[in-house]
Amino acid sequence: MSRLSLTTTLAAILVAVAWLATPAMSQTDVVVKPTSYDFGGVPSGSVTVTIRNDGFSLYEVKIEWQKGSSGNFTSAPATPYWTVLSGLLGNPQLDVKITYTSSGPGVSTATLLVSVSDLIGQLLQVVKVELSGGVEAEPEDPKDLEINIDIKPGGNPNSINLKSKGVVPVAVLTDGNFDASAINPETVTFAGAKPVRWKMTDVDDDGDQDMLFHFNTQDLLDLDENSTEATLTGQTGDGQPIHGTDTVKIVPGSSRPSRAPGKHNGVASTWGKIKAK
Ligand SMILES: [Ca+2]
Ligand SMILES: [Ca+2]
Ligand SMILES: [Ca+2]
Repeated sequence: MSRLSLTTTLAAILVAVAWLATPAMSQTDVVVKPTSYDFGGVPSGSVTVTIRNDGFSLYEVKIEWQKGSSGNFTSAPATPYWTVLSGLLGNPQLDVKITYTSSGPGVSTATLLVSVSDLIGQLLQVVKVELSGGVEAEPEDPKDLEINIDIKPGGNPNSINLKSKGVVPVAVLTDGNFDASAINPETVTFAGAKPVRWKMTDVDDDGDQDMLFHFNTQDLLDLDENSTEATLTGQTGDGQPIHGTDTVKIVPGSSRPSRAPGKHNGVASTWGKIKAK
């Protein structure tokens, strides 16, 4: 036996083995449409899957949900369901109405199996109808974290004279729930004002580092003579929103004078500072 004919013989044997190992699954005249459908981001909807015998043979068709679980999908007729399709006998087609109902945020999927057999029960063909519906759940907004602030640390009441050309110190205090060093100072706003400077320091002398901000009194545009409290808002370095509120006592009669914005006085080098715009 020549090398060529040996190779050819081995190849023929391999093909024969492969053929024997494959389940006998021949094509039929049965056509399934559509074989996939996405209901998209709607609360409910329906689609008709048509199973049609385009030939003259008799086929038994069975529909069922894969692994028995349809989730948000139902069918009419209900599964499992068998019928015989025959062009000659006048019933070539089965229409299956699939209804999708959302159960909330998130994507649902299901697979309807369409099995086609001959009349002695030999399975000829399996078609999968892949169904999906729903929208991806929106990531929840990070919860706004309440933090502890102290306006005019060490002083009480927190008197503010809106006529003052000076600054108001506001401390964000570190405690068991919050580490003040996590704040991104550039995101901080207090009563409508951006800080003119800040630094880490142990404001309340309890051994941990707090963040001390200074705001120009003239920038506190959210305050007026009737204000009784003021709020600091901002974010941590990784985007967690924060807010803290403390009381204020506005000096009576201290209505706001007009001003030229943007001028700040001498700043120590240890202070952080918003960059000049
Ligand atoms: Ca205070
Ligand atoms: Ca502390
Ligand atoms: Ca402290």
